[in-house]
Amino acid sequence: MGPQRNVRLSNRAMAFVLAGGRGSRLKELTDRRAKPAVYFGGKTRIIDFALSNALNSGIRKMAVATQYKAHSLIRHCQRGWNFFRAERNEYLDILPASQRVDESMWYLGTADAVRQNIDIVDSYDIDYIVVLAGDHIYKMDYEKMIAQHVEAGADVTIGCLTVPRTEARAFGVMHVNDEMQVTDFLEKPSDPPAIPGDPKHALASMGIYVFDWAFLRQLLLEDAENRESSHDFGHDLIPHIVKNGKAMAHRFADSCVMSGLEKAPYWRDVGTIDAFHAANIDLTDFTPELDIYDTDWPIWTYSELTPPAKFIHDETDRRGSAVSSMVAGGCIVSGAEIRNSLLFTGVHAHSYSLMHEVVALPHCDVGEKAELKKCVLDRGVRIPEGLIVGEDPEEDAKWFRRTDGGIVLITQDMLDARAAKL
Ligand code: ADQ
Ligand code: ADP
Repeated sequence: MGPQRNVRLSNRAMAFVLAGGRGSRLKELTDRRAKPAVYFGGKTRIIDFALSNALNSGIRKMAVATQYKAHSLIRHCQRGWNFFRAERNEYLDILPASQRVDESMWYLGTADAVRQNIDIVDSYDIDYIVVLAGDHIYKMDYEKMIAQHVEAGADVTIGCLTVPRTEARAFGVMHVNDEMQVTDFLEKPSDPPAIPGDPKHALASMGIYVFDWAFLRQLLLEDAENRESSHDFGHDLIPHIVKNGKAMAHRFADSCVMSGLEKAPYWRDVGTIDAFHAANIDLTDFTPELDIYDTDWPIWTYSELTPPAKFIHDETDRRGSAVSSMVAGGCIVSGAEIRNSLLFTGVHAHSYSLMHEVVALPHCDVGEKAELKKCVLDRGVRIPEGLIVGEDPEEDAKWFRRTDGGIVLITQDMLDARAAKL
């Protein structure tokens, strides 16, 4: 027998991040950027969570498949995820659709996004591929999932979590036996089956998978020939393996990373304006459900170089403060009152303005005496002086996008259209 390779499994694995989907339920927030490129948490973007998980798990080879409105995402990865060194056998490749095998061909489905890049994955010389979605917020050690996969000798290992049955229609839903082998898998069923003995919950796929690369490679080539396939993991490949091979489920709770502050495993699909607003504002809580200050599991990102946040006190009405809020670098809060809000880099709030439960993306400018409640401000919006939002639902809905949950999304296009009509 030759010498044994004695390395962590993550050293023999790559992360393939699917970042091509639009995320249409985020409405105008994804008009110009793909969902994985949407800002989250004051400094980071959604995709930073999957990439940071991979990095913190010890994975040093990554690929990001992009498709829809990829520019902002590609720029972010180039600026923030550029410390990989080929000399150390580290890689991060950005793989835009339609520039690979055939210039006219977009990725037909999630499996096709991997299939079109088989040559690149081959060149990484890895044994395992961890397929990830680039659009969820969670902290997870993939090394543990790969270890379970190898130990079980599975064809695929699927990350899973328990969700309320009423929400399970958006997921792949599975049944497992006592050994956690998946016995049934239904992609986005209209009437999701419950967990036996737990009628209120279903076992849902997180859309993340570990495969032996040799196995997946062969399966992708076969799938490409199948005219009936939509070339999608959830619709085609996973159900096929469940039926004909060995698909195992890996519980998120077994490998989620929690700090001392967190009370329960945290996983969010911030796929709607309401969910996006709630998850961001939650970070300003006394004990948030997600701890992004955990230095043991840092979320890496590209961060603009900025001066510190500045607060200017206005002697006349004692404003000029932010409480129960998070304020990123480069912000100037000048005679403004900020409560339970999250200000990203470079937001400027002027005198007598007020923000309550506002998520302001980078470089917004909030004019004098503007009063904003329960809003999401898109990057760079210029809120005119005296604008009041959050008091009169009808008026808000006339100009902006107001959700059923009462959150108002404001973009510069909406402000320009309003200014043109007034
Ligand atoms: P969805 O998230 O609905 O379900 P999908 O829309 O295919 O599945 O998106 C999965 C990931 O792939 C996303 O990150 C998306 O951005 C990306 N993506 C979509 N189309 C792509 C393409 N053509 N090229 C590149 N990337 C693309 C999946 C599973 C379910 C599971 C949920 C969990 O199919 O079984 O329950 O994820 O959220
Ligand atoms: P407002 O009139 O609404 O209070 P301004 O834009 O006039 O807002 O800025 C008020 C204060 O903010 C300035 O006096 C200054 O202290 C600070 N400030 C504004 N721009 C900068 C900057 N580029 N660098 C540092 N401080 C700044």
